Amino acid sequence: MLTFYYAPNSCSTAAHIVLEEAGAEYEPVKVDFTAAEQHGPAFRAINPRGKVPVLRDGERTVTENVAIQFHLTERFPEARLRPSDPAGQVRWLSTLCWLASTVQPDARHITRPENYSDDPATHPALVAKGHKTLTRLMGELDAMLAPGPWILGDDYSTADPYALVFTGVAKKVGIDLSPFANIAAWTDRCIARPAVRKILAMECNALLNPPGIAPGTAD
Ligand SMILES: N[C@@H](CCC(=O)N[C@@H](CS)C(=O)NCC(=O)O)C(=O)O
Repeated sequence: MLTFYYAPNSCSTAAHIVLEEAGAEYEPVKVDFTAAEQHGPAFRAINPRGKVPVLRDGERTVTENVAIQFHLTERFPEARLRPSDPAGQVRWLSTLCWLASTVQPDARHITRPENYSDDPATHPALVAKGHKTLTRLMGELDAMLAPGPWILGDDYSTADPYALVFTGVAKKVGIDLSPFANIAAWTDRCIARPAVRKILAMECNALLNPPGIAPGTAD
C-alpha cells in the first residue's frame, strides 16, 4: 500500500499528479501547513526534515520529489512516465534536477524570502530578484517547449507536471506569462489530462482558477 503525504499547491502537487497518471492505489494524507503540522512530532517521525512530499511504500519511506518520481516510474513502468532509452533518461533526470535545484529555490525567493535572510528589510529586494529570475526561467522553459508537445518532446513524462507546479507559482505571484506562447499551449495540454485536472481541482490550484474557488497556498 502506498501512502502519500502532501500539502495542496506545494511542490508535492507534482508527485500527486504522477500517482494519478500511474493509476496507483494510494492513500493521500494532507499535511496542514496552516496548522504547522509539518513541524509537529507526528510528521517529523515520518520525515525529520519536515517537508512534503513523502511517499511510504510498504516499509520504505521516499523523500524528495526527484526520488519519488524515480521510484514511481520504476514501480509503474507500464505508465511510461519517463523515457525508456538511456539518452532520454539522462535528459529526463537533467530536467528534474534543474526544476528541483534551480527553479524551486529561485521561486522560493518570492514566496519565502525569510528562508534567505533574517532581516525583513532585505525581503522586498529578494522578492524583486526572485521575480526577475523566475521570469527568466519561464523564458527558458518556453524555449524548451518549442519542439513540443511535451518538455522532452513527443512523450509526456513526470517532468511535465513537475514544471507545471512552478508555472502555477509564477502565475500565482503575478508573473506575466503572456509572452510565453509555448507555455500557454502546453499548460492547456497538461490541464486537458484527466489526472492533472483531477489533482489541480482537488488542490484548488491557481492554474484552474475556477470562479468561486480560492487558489491555495503556493510554496
Ligand atoms: N528538495 C525537496 C523540497 C521539499 C520542500 O521544500 N517542500 C516544501 C513544500 S514545496 C515544504 O514541505 N515546506 C514546508 C516547510 O518548509 O515548512 C523536494 O524536492 O522534495
